[in-house]
Amino acid sequence: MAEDGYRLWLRYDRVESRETRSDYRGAVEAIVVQTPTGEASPTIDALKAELARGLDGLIGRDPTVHLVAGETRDDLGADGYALTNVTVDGDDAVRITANSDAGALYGAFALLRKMQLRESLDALDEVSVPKIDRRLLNHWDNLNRFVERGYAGFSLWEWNYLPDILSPRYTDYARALASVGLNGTVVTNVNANALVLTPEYLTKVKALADVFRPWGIRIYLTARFSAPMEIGGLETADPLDPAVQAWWDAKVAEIYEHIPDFGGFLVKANSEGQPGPWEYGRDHADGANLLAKPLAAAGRDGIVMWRAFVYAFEDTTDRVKQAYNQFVPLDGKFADNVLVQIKNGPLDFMPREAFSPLFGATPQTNQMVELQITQEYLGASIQLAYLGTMWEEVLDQDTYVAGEGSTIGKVVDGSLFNHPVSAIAGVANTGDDRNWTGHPLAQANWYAYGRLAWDHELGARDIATEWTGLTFDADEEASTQIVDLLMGSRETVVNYSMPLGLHHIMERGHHYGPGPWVTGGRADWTSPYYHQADEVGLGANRIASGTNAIEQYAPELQEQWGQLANVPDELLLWFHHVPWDYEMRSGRTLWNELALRYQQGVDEVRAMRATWADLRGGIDEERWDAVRQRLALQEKDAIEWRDACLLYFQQFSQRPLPEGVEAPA
Ligand code: GCW
Repeated sequence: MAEDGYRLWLRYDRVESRETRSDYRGAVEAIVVQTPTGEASPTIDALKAELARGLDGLIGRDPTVHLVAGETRDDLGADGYALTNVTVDGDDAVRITANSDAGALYGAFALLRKMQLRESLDALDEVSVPKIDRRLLNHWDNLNRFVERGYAGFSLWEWNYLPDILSPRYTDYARALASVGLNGTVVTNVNANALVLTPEYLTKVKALADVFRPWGIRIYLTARFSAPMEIGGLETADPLDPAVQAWWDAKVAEIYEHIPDFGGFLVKANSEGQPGPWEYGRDHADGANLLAKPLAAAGRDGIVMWRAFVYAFEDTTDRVKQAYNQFVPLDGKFADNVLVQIKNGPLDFMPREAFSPLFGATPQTNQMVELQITQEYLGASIQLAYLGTMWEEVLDQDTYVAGEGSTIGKVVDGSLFNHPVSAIAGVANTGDDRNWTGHPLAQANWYAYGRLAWDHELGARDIATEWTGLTFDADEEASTQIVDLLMGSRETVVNYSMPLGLHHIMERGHHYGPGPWVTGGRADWTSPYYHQADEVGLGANRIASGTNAIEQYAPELQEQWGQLANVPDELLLWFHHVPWDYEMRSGRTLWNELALRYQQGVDEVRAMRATWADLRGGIDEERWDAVRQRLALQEKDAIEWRDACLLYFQQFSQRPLPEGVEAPA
């Protein structure tokens, strides 16, 4: 069979070393699964099926699984697991202990992962508990199967065939999610279509939910705020109108009839043309609470994820300040089962931005983070950008809102302010391409997101190493080369596209290539609005003499980022308008530094190509060649970014390119 990448990180190829194989066979003569009930269930069946598939592949063994009942363990929470060695009738066995069937399933995947990575199963003593309750993918998938910002084919959901025909791929999708501990999926786009809430579509959604459920995956939907008008025949969608509340109450009840474990709604309101409560003079809390009420009715534990990606072009305030201004005054007004879903940056998934100052700024409101797995601004599925490093940077970022150590990870996992519910979302990079993600190495981003959703303190390099071990049959040297390549790749994209804190200078529309010149239309969608190039210098002035966006951050950060002398190079032009001749830490002028960063980006892509050429034979030819071709195109793209941006900015700087920077072709 071709190595088309379909199996993702769940490959289960035979362990080649005879010794290891027999060690493994000895260690798993039997597998004991201990849960409080010890009873069978569809999830336990899924667990058994996965162990059977995995062990058959890895060691040619059909496992004997013993289900036993045991006490609830406080240290394992709802979804955690423990792996230990035990003996059963004198035989060595591995025991998976959990408080829920889903926890046991995660334990089974962890056991298989160890064997895939050839780790020893002797003296097993592992406890792993997720820090965040709801670990979700967000699909920007439309009902016509077009995926907004999707670069890996059409949507996985075959709405026209559902509910009658179920693609086997739905199960493999659910396995992939469960294998990294993800437990929910929003299957529809935030730019929502109310049709998905009609009876016809709800039977289709139910069919998907039924496939996902055994794998511990709950389904969520996007709710179009004007649905009561569009599909309900009401004349208003005013959240305070009793008829509107009654409509949503009935709709939610109908959904629960189809899907008893429905997870809840994700809503984009009053942003980029989406309808919302503002039309009726109401605020976001009124809107969110309208939906939250029926989701919290007896016997239900649904949530509302209300997006903070709200900005209005009529508002002339610096766009990066708007969400904070909107949401901070609403703190305390949201129902307990509402979470405000915040993109990591206050602008829009740039290759690098300062974090959103909204994190931690509303202590009485549940907050979750939205990360983007699909590479909208980082080269789609053509360029290589491992995002584990970016997310590590985000999740470890200190907000200082409750003193030092108030990281975004702790805001999001609910521990900083003791929130009742926690969640995390990643905008999926999946589609119906054979290999799911277009770029073979973009699978690493899906994997890394899942692992970080489970434990935001995991390291990006460890995750990359794990993923590489699971995904390729490479020896140690080749694996290290792949991991190094992944680790540097995001910074490389930053260097050749938006270095030194530049942002939003991509071409409008597709967001793929350079467009620092893009003007016209709405100010908030034009590039000069963000880079502010003029004969004096470059960069957005967000300190007191400018838009003062800096004031939305804690004093510690104002000190670090608000002062030219302190701000790290990476965020320089995000916060400051800097003269072309400003002397950088390197001793170079801003202009020379900028030009050299663009050149560095190009050079790094060339180095990646050389590394990859070297890897030939170290992994299968098919995936090797697919990556080789993409890296070649990435070099062309990087050159285009460099040349376009430098030629454009040079009109303002009026300075020559420094030595070491290639002249534009
Ligand atoms: O990044 C922008 C994208 C839109 C997207 C929007 C959002 C789903 O360009 O395609 O719409 O953000 O996050 O709502």
